[in-house]
Amino acid sequence: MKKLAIINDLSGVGRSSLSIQLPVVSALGVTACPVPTAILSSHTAFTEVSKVTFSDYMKAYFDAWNKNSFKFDGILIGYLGDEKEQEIIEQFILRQKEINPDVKVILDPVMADHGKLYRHMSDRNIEALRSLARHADLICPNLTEAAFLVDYDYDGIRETLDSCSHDSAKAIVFNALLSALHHITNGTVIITGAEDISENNEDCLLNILSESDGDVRFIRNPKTGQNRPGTGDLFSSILAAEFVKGIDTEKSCRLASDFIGRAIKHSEEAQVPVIEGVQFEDLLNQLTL
Ligand code: PXL
Repeated sequence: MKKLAIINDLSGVGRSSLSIQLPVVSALGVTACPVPTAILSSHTAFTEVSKVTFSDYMKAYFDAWNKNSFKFDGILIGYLGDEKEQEIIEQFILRQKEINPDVKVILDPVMADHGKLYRHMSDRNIEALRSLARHADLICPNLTEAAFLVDYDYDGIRETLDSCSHDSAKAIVFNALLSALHHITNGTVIITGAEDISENNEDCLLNILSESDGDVRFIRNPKTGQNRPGTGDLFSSILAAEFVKGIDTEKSCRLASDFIGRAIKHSEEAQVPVIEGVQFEDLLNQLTL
């Protein structure tokens, strides 16, 4: 069975990060090995949050893993507890590349959404994630994170996209952004969950998949409900699990976005408050159908 190290925070309430990624990766038949970056009482959209970072312990954690010669097929990186963790994670990646030159590194540069940085995030976090992107085989920022990574003006991109009614015009906007992103990573780039209106005038979520060979594809799904926290974590964990299994990235992108669409619809039907994320638990078996 393939083995995936998942470097992300443990948040007690709100269905985000490790709480959602461990069951999803297990359901996809990949062994999930967590590395907590921080422990939070809940994700940071709640009003009261208590947070402790794991950066002081992370080096010893990886040292013990390395001394045991633990070998991973993939490393999925999400929310960093603080920017000090970047260098420790980079050392771990380099060591794993010595043990297994084929190890796949997947980075979800968790820091922002809807044009704004999350609470506790600063320019130093952006720089840390930019640096980690250099080691990645695949990065999956949302549109806001993509803009922050390459220092583009999110509002400007959003406005230009909103004024484009045809895919050919949107492709020109995305190509500029993607070309900047390909300067900070050699890997595949997927810009995830961008709000979009299709040429048939339907509300959609758009993923833009850009391979390092220059091939760009638009993958659209109808919008099934309001945006919810944790959908990026769902997306990256499905992509990472399928990536280490050797599944084609476009196929896993479709699996992830279809599943998220269903989970959002299901959460609305079950009247789950938006802040509590997506009710994915009773849909997990559908991931492998
Ligand atoms: O789902 C992204 C995420 C991960 N981890 C923490 C968060 C968020 C988004 O708000 O707060 C702690």
